[in-house]
Amino acid sequence: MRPRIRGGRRTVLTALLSLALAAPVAAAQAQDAPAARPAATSVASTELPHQYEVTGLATPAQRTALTTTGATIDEVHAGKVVITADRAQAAAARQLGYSLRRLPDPPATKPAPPAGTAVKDFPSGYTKYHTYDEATKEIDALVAKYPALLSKQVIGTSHEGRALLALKLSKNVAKDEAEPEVLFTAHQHAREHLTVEMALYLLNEFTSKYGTDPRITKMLDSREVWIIPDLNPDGGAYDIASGSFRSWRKNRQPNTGSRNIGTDLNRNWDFKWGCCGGSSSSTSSETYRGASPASSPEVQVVSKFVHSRIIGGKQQIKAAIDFHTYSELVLWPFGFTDDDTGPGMTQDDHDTFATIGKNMAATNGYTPEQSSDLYITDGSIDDWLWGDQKVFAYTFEMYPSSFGSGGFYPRDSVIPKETSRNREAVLRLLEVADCPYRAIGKEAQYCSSGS
Ligand code: 0X9
Ligand code: CA
Ligand code: ZN
Repeated sequence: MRPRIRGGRRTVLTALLSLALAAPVAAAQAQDAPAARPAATSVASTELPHQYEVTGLATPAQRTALTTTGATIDEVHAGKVVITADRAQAAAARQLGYSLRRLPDPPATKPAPPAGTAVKDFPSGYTKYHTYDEATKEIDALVAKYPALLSKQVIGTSHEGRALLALKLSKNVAKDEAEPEVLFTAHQHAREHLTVEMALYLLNEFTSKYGTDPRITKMLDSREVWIIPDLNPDGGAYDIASGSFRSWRKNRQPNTGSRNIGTDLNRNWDFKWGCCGGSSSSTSSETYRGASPASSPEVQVVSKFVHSRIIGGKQQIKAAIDFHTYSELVLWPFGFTDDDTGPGMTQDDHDTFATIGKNMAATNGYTPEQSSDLYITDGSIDDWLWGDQKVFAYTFEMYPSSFGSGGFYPRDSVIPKETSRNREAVLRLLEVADCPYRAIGKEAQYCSSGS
């Protein structure tokens, strides 16, 4: 149980300005999206949230209680947290008896775009971040350059019709070989743009170093690596479309009977969905869990993809990392319970998670801990991957450690350092993926006749 940090936001302009912009932005979004569905007719409340420092709380239970306001907890420290909240959520937090101090909004803005258009690129200071279209182009170029090593599949589409991609990296990439598989996912949360850069870094690094770097060569010779670089392309586009970062978190799926848009994808996975106070049934919440498990097209598509990796009754994916920002953490399941062990998590399972997690954290300086040490979450991807699929699944909360270093919006100059920072951790997970229990010296017990 370590003090630490986590996800947040900010969001729309002032109420008046946002009312004026809302309709044109929605229309432009639809134009933006390939094969877009009709834009949502109802425009959600467009008040932008802000970050606040909240003092006077110290325990995971207090933090979980704070999330019932609908705010997200972005950073966790010993006696305080940083949250992202809209006006109503901030008021609810004060109602709980805490004092809130408003933090500065994200730095960068472009001038508001002319009515009827959307800003398609990141603002100055952020232009090295990849928009969805830029990322797709870069990926296509890599696939063309390394056809024997890298292949691209469209595994489905987002709510607004953007292609959801899965990239496979392996020697003899066209063949489905009997090799342990490892999955890297990014960008469930719209404002966490650095995670897309993390996925692109891995694609570039693995392709360009294959054949020269012995560890990478060995891994691609003996593993099948899957990278899903963007789970929430609609949210990502919306976050930058006004010229000011909106601190958007959820996807862009409308909710029946409500003007509030979006589901928190990392509360929508079909394991212990909505079980334990770690998500919300209210569409206005930042952690709205959706109408039913996997109700979001994005979670549905990725769940189906993961299921497709069950071959001969065996899930081929052995380990996974889901990239988020921010707080510099290595997290492992479960999130839905405070218990370290219990149904679905033996002592050996837990020890394996913790040993590998600490081992990875020792390479990047992140803080390793069970995710529920922060606060309870239910319906998260790592709980589903482990609880349902027995994949050793981690959540990385990337740079920075706090809002003072940029929060969700660090400048693009940090991209090379903060993506390569996770190279060693990723390699170590790949290297142990053939038998994760080797980390606790129990390969004979768990992996003897081929894991
Ligand atoms: O709340 C989340 O979904 C993650 N934090 S974020 O700031 N990126 O939103 C943390 C999830 C922690 N819980 C699990 N990994 N289960
Ligand atoms: Ca292969
Ligand atoms: Zn996140």
